[in-house]
Amino acid sequence: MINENFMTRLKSTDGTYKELFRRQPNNPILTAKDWPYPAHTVFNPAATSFQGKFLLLARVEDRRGFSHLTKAISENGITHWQIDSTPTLARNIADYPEELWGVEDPRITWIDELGKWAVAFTAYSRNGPRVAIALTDDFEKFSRLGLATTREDKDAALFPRRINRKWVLIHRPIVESYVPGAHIWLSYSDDLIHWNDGHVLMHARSGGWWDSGKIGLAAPPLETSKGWLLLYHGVRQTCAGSIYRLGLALLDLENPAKVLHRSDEWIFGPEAKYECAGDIGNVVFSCGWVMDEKTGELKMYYGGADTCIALATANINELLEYICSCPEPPQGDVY
Ligand code: BMA
Repeated sequence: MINENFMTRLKSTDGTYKELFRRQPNNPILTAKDWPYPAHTVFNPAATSFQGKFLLLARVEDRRGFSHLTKAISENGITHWQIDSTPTLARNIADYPEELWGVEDPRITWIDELGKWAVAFTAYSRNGPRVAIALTDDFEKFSRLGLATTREDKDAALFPRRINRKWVLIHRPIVESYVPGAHIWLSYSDDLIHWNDGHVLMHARSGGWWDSGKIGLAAPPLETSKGWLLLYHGVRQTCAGSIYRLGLALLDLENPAKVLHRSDEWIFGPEAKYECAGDIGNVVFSCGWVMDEKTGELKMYYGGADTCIALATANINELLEYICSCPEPPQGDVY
């Protein structure tokens, strides 16, 4: 339904847009220059807390154009990163030929039931991107579970617990559908290996919308008292190229297939120099956030212009207040 009085839900007292996520003043917090070995770009890191510290699993691109993943650990999540001196998770084409052109864009989920982290990442195969999952309990050794789906697919993460006895995967397959575009899907599994076909969770919007044509998960779903908080990216094609921005949604806790609210505005977009210029300008692309349970501060890590790693922080209560004020998506979520 169109609300003709719509102005914005993000109005601050001085009449400008209220920023829910505030950029870290010393952004970008990590660049290829910080890397202990030659790297072309470092971006799109997964994030989690690990042994009381902040752990990032960064995508590192070399000068062939192939990516691998390398971890960086810091006490405060901002500075003094200890970066592995060699790739932490590199392609293994002997055993996993689908990793031919590298591994990209990881998302990390702590799975209490397994006592392990699940890393969902993009395996860049000859047939395009595929979703692969690996488990680890130390970020040194990874046991790959193989491909989760067989079609072109990316932007995946596991929910941290079974819901209604099933594991749930959120992902973005490219499927011929009655609604053109690339949409966010859910699939279900009993064993983390065999996933069903699943169904669309949220459609990309169309026309002039900021998230028209293509959407995908950003950071993994965050369990809150109000529901699963979802950060997702939306892409708008313009005559000057694509713009990657971030929005929010809220899913029902016990039935994540139900979208309770979806932001009609983007809440974070490329503005700073390191987001607007780089290998691919006008891109903010997040694969992870870490919540401080005591303060409610959420650290959102993201890639700037496919070139560097940056940080922005938000307060969880402000995010929830905002998303709960957003409309419930229309029936069928088709725009
Ligand atoms: C997406 C992914 C991301 C990248 C983004 C912008 O399709 O490949 O890794 O950050 O495009 O280039």
